[in-house]
Amino acid sequence: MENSQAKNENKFRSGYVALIGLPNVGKSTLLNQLLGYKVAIATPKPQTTRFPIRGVLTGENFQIIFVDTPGIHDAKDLFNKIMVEQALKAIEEVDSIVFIIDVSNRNPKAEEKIIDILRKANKPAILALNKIDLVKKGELLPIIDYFSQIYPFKAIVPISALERDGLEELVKEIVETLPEGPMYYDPDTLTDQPQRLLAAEIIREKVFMLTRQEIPYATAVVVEEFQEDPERNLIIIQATIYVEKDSQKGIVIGKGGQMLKKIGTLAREELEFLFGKRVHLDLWVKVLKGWRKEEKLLRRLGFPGV
Ligand SMILES: Nc1nc2c(ncn2[C@@H]2O[C@H](COP(=O)(O)OP(=O)(O)OP(=O)(O)O)[C@@H](O)[C@H]2O)c(=O)[nH]1
Ligand SMILES: [Mg+2]
Repeated sequence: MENSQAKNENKFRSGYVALIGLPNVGKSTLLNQLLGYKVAIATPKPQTTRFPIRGVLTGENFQIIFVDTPGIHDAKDLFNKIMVEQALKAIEEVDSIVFIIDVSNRNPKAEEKIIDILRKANKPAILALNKIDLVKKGELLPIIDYFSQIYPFKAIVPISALERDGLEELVKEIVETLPEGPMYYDPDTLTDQPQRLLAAEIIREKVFMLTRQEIPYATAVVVEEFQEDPERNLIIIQATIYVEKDSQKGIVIGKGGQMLKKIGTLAREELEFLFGKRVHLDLWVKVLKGWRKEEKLLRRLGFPGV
C-alpha cells in the first residue's frame, strides 16, 4: 500500500491549462511570472491580450502548458468578438482551467458569467484570487466564502502575480488537476510562439503604454522582416504599425517623429534583453481603414483564428 502510494506521487503529470478571466485581472502577468520570462505582453489597459499564447512550465515531475487568453468581455465589434471566441475555444481544448479574478476590482456580475462558462466546460477549475498585495488580508475571507459557495473549485488560491506571492501553491494545485502524461515539450522550451510574433507584441505593448484613448485599440503590428545575423549577434527587424485612421497615424508618429522614436527605442531595448542579441528595429506607420471590422483585413494582418 505504502509502496503504491509512493509510486503515485512520483508519476509524471502533464497537460494544458487555460488562464481565463475578465480583462486586466493579471492573466498575462501571471504567465510571465510563472515562467520567469516574458512571453505575453501585459499593460495597465484592458484587452491587451488578443489571441491565446502558450507558455510551458516544466518541473521535476510535471509539465504544464499554460494557455493565456484574451479577457472575456461583452464584445462589440468583430475583432473583439473574435478575441473572446478564442478564449472560449481555448477552454474547450485544455485539461483544466485557472480562473483569475482581481480582488482589488471586483465585478461579480461579469464574474458569474464566467462561472457559467466553467459550469458548461465541466473541467477541473482552480480560482486564483490575484492582486492580494492591493487589499487587506481581512477582505479575502468573504471573497473565498462567496466563491466556494457558488462553484466547486478544486482549490482557491490567493496570489500576487506581481510579487510572485502564492505561485508555488498555485502550481502545486494545478499539477493535481492534471492527468498522468508525457513531456510534450523539451524541458528548455518556454513557448511555441515564434520570436517574430513576440517582437510584434512587444512593439504593440509600447504603443499601449505610450498612447491613450482609442489609439491602442486601433493599433495592430506586423513584423515584415526578421533576419538574424549570427556573425554580428544581431537581429534586423522591420515592422509596420497599422492604425485605423489618418489622424491616428499622426499621433503614433508624433511631433517630429518623437512618439515613434520612443516606441522604437523602448521596444528595441526590451527585445535586446529578451533575445540576448543586438536588435536593429525599423518601424513604419500605415493606415488600414477599419481593420477591426473586416474579416478580410484581420486575415491580412495575420490574426490567428480569423
Ligand atoms: N498590484 C498588482 N498588479 C497586478 C498584479 N498582477 C497584474 N497586475 C497589473 O494588472 C495590469 C493588467 O495585467 P495583465 O497581465 O495585462 O492583465 P490581463 O488579465 O492579461 O489583461 P488582458 O490581456 O487585457 O485581458 C497590469 O498593469 C499588471 O501590472 C498583482 O498581483 N498586483
Ligand atoms: Mg493579457
